[in-house]
Amino acid sequence: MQIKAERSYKITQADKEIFARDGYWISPKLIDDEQIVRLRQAHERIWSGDYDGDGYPMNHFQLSDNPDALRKLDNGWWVNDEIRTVVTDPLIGELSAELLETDEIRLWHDQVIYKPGIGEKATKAGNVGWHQDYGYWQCSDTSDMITVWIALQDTDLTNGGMMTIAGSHKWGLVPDSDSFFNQNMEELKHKYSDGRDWVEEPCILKAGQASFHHGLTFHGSGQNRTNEPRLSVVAHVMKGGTGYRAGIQRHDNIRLLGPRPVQGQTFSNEYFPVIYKR
Ligand SMILES: O=C(O)CCC(=O)C(=O)O
Repeated sequence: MQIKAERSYKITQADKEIFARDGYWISPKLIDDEQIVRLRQAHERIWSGDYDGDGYPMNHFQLSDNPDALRKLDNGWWVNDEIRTVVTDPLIGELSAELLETDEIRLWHDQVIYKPGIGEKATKAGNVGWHQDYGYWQCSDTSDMITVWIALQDTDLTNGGMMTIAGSHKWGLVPDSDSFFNQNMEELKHKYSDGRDWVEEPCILKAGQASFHHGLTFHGSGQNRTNEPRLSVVAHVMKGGTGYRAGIQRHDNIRLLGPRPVQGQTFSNEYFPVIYKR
């Protein structure tokens, strides 16, 4: 049965309480099936290097030459119009604004992620290590940021869906938590749990649903044990007025502030589009 996208969905008090308690919230279906088809085609074009416009994405990672490795490209919106439409979707902005209790949301950057299906092969190639997104984003002056992970197929643990650690956004920034590329989940769990309650919760999504997690929420994902790739588009968003915190950590977004960024300069130029304003 076809599930309709809920384009008029409004965040409820219960949604806010779930986000505040667990550090993440699962949306209803936001993206309709036609748009999902277009976004899956956008993936194909991107991975074959067929870009809209004459530019390049910000980064393109393939963790190795291994075909089983995760592929990830940052700022797909620079090179693909379908990706641009979804990561600047005002509905995603509005839901994020409600969860962060703010009036304006801008895009921080996006990711286009492809996790190959490896069936029964013995490899950790597709794993995304437990990490906090703010572990990478310490050049911004608030950790109140949200990652919106949009599923382009039904997604659960069998195809390497994301897991979050419930309540871990309350732990603050944990040292060395920028460990997306460390595929040893057990080692990372041991390192970060450090006597705290480590409760792994799967983000089970139908195609077109999204998970919204806080910048400090630990998350990661395991192998895609199916024979089909797991496709997603991810919008990382911030509150309007988020500024530069100098001298802490390098990030590619800093150079988008210009050659001489200054402490407190807001990430508010055309590289960081407003996606919602109340
Ligand atoms: O796609 C995944 O499994 C992880 C993605 C992720 O860590 C993120 O979007 O912050």
